[in-house]
Amino acid sequence: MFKSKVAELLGLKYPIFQGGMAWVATAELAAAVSNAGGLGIIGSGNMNGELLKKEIDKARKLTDKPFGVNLLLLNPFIDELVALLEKEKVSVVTTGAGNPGKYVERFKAVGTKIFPIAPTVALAKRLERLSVDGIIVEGGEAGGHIGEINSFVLTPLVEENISLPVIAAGGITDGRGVVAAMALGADAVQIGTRFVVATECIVHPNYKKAIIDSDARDAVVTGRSTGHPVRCLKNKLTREFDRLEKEGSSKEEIERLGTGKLRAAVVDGDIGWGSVMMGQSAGLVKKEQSAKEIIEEIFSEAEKIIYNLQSKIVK
Ligand code: TUI
Repeated sequence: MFKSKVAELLGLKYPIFQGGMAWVATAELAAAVSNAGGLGIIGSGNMNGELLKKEIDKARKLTDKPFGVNLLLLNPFIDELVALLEKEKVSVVTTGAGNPGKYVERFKAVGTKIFPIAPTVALAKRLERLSVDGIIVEGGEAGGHIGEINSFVLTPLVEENISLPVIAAGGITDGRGVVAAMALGADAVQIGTRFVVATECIVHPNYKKAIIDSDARDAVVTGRSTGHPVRCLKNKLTREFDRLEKEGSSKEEIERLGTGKLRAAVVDGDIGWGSVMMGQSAGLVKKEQSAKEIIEEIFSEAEKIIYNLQSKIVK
């Protein structure tokens, strides 16, 4: 067993959150992770209230354990979703791609724990003042929309600057990553990419195969010039993004190229022209396993590593 403030607060067997990935993290995956003793999270992406309600209802049928919902703060339906979540009172809300400041009190009022995602120390410090329950610190190794600082520096920097629990994300995929994150000051971890290949994850088989077949260098960043850098599989789409950026195309034109491309990858399995979001840890992901197998393997590895590390000290 691992001592963790966050796991204790939320009643989790293991101190692990599953990333709330848009299109990817449906009720099926979230429920499987929660049933296995982690925190499953539904990724609400650009859903409206009606779609999210359906996912929450489905998750409640599949698990009686706590689970969460990730809110993408860029979602045009965000106000509708916050109002829905006030009624639904899910255990946890995580937020990405912005500052959830104006919503925090409403979640606290209904007992929902809130964990914003921060890619910088400055944002983590601002969020701490809102008295959230912990900060998910996402390093640039992560997949999807990312910040610039990587986990090895970002995690300890945030940990020494705030007193809330830190959940480390970005680049973590196995027991080695979990132990490293703990050494850097994390109380818990969040893992995305490895759960994309979970048996219970509904992404197209081509998407899972792309992750399993890729090495760490295949997960490239595009869109830096637009201020919305995204890490995903290097393919025809990322080459086209690079071309537009080099040509000095407008932000609007570059962002238009991305429209509908995550859905194309997840639903249609278009790994050539789709946005196959994945972290650098894709290079470490080797096979499809159930969420339970993934979690149990990670923490049994972590336990062995911690035990063996003691022998590094020569007395
Ligand atoms: O949100 C993510 N990862 C995502 S969202 C996403 S959907 C999408 N699709 C196409 C284009 C863009 C997004 C795919 N992956 N991770 C959490 C995260 N949050 N990463 C970075 C941030 C972030 C960035 C700026 C959080 C806060 C922030 O604050 C700005 C401010 O208000 O100070």
